[in-house]
Amino acid sequence: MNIIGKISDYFKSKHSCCDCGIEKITVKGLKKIAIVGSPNVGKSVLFNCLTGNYVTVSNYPGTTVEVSRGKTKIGEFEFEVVDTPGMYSLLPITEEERVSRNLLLNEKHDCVMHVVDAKNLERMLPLTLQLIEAGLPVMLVLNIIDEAEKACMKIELASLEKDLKIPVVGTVATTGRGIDILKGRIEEYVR
Ligand SMILES: Nc1nc2c(ncn2[C@@H]2O[C@H](COP(=O)(O)OP(=O)(O)OP(=O)(O)O)[C@@H](O)[C@H]2O)c(=O)[nH]1
Ligand SMILES: [Mg+2]
Repeated sequence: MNIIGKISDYFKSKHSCCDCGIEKITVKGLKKIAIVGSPNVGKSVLFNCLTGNYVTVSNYPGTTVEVSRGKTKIGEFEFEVVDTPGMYSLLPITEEERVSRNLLLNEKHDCVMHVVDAKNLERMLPLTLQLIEAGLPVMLVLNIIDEAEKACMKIELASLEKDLKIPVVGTVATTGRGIDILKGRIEEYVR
């Protein structure tokens, strides 16, 4: 079995318990969104777009890595949104990556938003595939579309969506472009 298969099995076996002493958080009625992706792709700006002022920042247990959690309402659903530290792969090298992976392992999310820099799509898609293969409910967010457009890059969201078989949305988190569409797709996705 390859490494992705192993991670996938590990995730499946973790649905009802965990071995790191952190209890899985399951607040009735509150759905959960995780924002993941490489450093510097706009995860935190996107997190702020979604959550506004309802935010708490704390160290992930046993580490000095900060994790922000906030709440938002989209349509009829209430969500807890977690902004994870930058990660390049599900196989962690840095403490930040380990925290992000543990967050994904130990908490069950209704939607895992993989945020990528639209200009560097090819470099970032391998993590999308890892997340999909790990059995997570992935949605791909192509952020920084404004700079991709300035560089005359044309990205076919619909064909990417067809190939990956997951929702794909384009955003400019700094101006709020695409955020309403993103919210609509999240609502559709968790319904
Ligand atoms: N042009 C442009 N800049 C953006 C966009 N989204 C975010 N940025 C900028 O990108 C930089 C990084 O944004 P962050 O939200 O801090 O990135 P991050 O993914 O949270 O980074 P880490 O926390 O280090 O993993 C900031 O300077 C943002 O202003 C966008 O859609 N367009
Ligand atoms: Mg950040």
